[in-house]
Amino acid sequence: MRIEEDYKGKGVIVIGLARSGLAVANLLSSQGARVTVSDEKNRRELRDNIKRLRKGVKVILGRQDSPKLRSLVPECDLIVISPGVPQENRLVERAKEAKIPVLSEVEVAFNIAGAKLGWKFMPSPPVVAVTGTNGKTTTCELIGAVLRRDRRRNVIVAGNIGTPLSSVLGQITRKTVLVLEISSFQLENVESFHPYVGVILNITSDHMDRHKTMANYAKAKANILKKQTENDFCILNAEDSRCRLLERKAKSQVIFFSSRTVLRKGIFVEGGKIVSDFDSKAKVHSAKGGLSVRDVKVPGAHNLENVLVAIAVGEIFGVPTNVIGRAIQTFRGLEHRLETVRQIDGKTFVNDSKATNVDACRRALETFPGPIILIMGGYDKGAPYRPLVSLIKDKVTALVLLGQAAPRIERELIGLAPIYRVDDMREAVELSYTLSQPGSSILLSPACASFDMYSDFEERGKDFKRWVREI
Ligand code: UMA
Repeated sequence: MRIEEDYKGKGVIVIGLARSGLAVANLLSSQGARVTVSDEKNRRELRDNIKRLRKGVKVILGRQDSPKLRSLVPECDLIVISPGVPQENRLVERAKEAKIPVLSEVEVAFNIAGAKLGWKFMPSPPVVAVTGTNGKTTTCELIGAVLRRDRRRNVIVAGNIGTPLSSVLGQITRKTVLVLEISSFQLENVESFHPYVGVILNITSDHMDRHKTMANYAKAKANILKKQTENDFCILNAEDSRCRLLERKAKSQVIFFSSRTVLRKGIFVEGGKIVSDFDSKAKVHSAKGGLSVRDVKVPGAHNLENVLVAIAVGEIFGVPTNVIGRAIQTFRGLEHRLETVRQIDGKTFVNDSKATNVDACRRALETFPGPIILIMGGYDKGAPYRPLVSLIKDKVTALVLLGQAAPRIERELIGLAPIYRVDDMREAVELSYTLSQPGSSILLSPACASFDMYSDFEERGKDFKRWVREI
């Protein structure tokens, strides 16, 4: 556990005053720290969050490269950054020059939770942490559903899912298992973060605007395993070459999963049955033959993989197979993730607004047989669209493009299917409906972030659903 677990009297600058910054600033202030929050937005934009700060927390708004603000850095004990704050932020750079520790919100919350619940006296903290380019949220919800069914523990699902860890510490008891969705951003500045079960679902190109190289991105993801010991578990995707490479780095017991290959050890599918076969010395019971792929109600091979991970976590925690089975059978998926919105004249509208990167769009295209009208585009994150070429050739009868990324997508995918440019979601939905035929899927799977037109993917998905309902 870090020495800074005692924050009393410490001077801390928190960067960012959205969900994470607000929660961690209040948490640190409740621990007796002297907290200053800096955000580059103005008072009007942050009015609500400023009101929700504890008394005594100072707020400095505006440019973070101002000499006045930068001069405060060497005098503080710690800088805490929100996930959306890059390493190139001038305050972060100044802190590094002045050798002031820079920690992520998750790291600070983890340390405070550990101090409160005496995690250092346990072999491992009761934390399941899930990272990966795609599938994190669904997998966390699945794991939450499996562990909750058991009723012996109090399960809290938090993190990148939208609820900062710092905001749930008041609800944690000794019976709590924390299931945390953890992004690569949150893993950039961790030191003591130590999950009992660490999951890496997949590592494919995303967030290149922030991490610059795949090596940096994969390195951040691997931080989830950094503090694990032989008492812990690490669940890795056997089909993902970057995940497979991490086996050598892991000090914990590695469990591979695969929906496509029969593995020697791990959790996989054989003849339609889900088979889990882990190392017996870890006292994990085997559920050989217990569950079948027919029990999985969420569509797509990738969702089957998410289910395999949830079963593995359930087994690690000793949840009986029939209880795991009931949780899996009743899980129907989440909003904005391959969500069937409506069927009209044999045409199915699917909202996959959460597909904010190319690999998520690829998975969506793999899930439906075609013909598909694909609505793509949004804020470009710098990854190539070419990996979609063969799926688009095989299944897509029209590409409807919107947003800032549209010109680049058109350049990379030209000639594969007719391309139509539209100005907004209403036009995208109406045009797609006109272009489709009975049996078509009209799929919003943008392969891009939403920030050019919307505040987040949820707002984009809701806008899509609104215009679908208007038809
Ligand atoms: N800011 C600065 N200086 C900077 C950059 C940002 O002051 O250099 C300020 C902004 O003005 C803004 C605040 O920082 O006011 C934004 O911070 P934030 O982006 O971290 O916002 P939060 O609301 O705290 O949301 C974060 C995660 N956001 C990101 O990772 C970008 C949320 O994940 C997460 O749900 C939340 O913490 C709770 O843990 C969102 C996300 O898009 C859903 N995540 C990415 C993904 O899933 O692909 C990683």
